[in-house]
Amino acid sequence: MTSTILRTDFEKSVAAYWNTNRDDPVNLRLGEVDDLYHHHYGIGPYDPSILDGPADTREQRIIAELHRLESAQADLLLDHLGPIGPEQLILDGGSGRGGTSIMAHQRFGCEVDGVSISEYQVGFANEQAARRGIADKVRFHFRNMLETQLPGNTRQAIWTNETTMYVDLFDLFAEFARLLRFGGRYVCITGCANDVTGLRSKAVSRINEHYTCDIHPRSQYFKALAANGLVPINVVDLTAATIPYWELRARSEVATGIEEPFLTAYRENSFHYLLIAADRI
Ligand code: GPP
Ligand code: MG
Repeated sequence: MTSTILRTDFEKSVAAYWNTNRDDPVNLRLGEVDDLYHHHYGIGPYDPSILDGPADTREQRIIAELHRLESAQADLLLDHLGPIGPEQLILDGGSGRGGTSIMAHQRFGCEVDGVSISEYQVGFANEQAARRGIADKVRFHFRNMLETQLPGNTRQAIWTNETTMYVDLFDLFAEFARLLRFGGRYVCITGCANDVTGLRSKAVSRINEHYTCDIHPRSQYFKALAANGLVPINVVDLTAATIPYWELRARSEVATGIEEPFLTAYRENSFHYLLIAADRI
């Protein structure tokens, strides 16, 4: 029988990547700082003084700083969700190890659902919620964000934090349009290719290869939003704000090798780090 969660060979290979990628110090060591485990990048300047001081604790200071910048990114995303009451429902599309969902619950006090096609990540994130005593409020499901099986017209807000490069945007936004209430907000942070510089650059192709993903051109986001009744209210180019994170990460022991392609892609202008907020009409 075909799984309704993993429907294609591509989705199976993405799930396999995240299910087997369990020994990832670049995410685990940062998460251990305060038990918020992220799968996204950071924004804002780093404090250069962390590179001074005792050499034996330097790496520890870099890890803490990278984590601070990743949490700042999640905070910025949540700032754009608009006012959320404790009685409202919100959804994290591609919830990873749960960091952004837990921060959202802490901020708004509301119930949060997260969906991921990685059973391992769903288990990890649910354990985090249980350890914090909020498992009744923050729930992670082994489900496909293209077909969440959640009731329609129920969500005040939905976000995707660097997960849209795994899916067809028209399919995704059709599902989000179904789930959002009228006036509900969708916020996306993503890396996207620059239509102005032409088709995908070598550096962007290397990022795709590294994560088994398929980075979309910027234009595709706006076409797919418009086709699904999602009207942009804010578009923020975060490219300049994310470069310091990558520069600092490149100097860390947890660097994975993908730092140079990101820095090249951003600096040559073939790739942008974008926040898009849109309202459901
Ligand atoms: C995940 O972050 C990154 C992605 C899901 C895809 C690529 C994102 C783009 C903006 C192109 P991670 O925290 O798991 O990555 P890493 O292990 O490198 O820190
Ligand atoms: Mg990471």
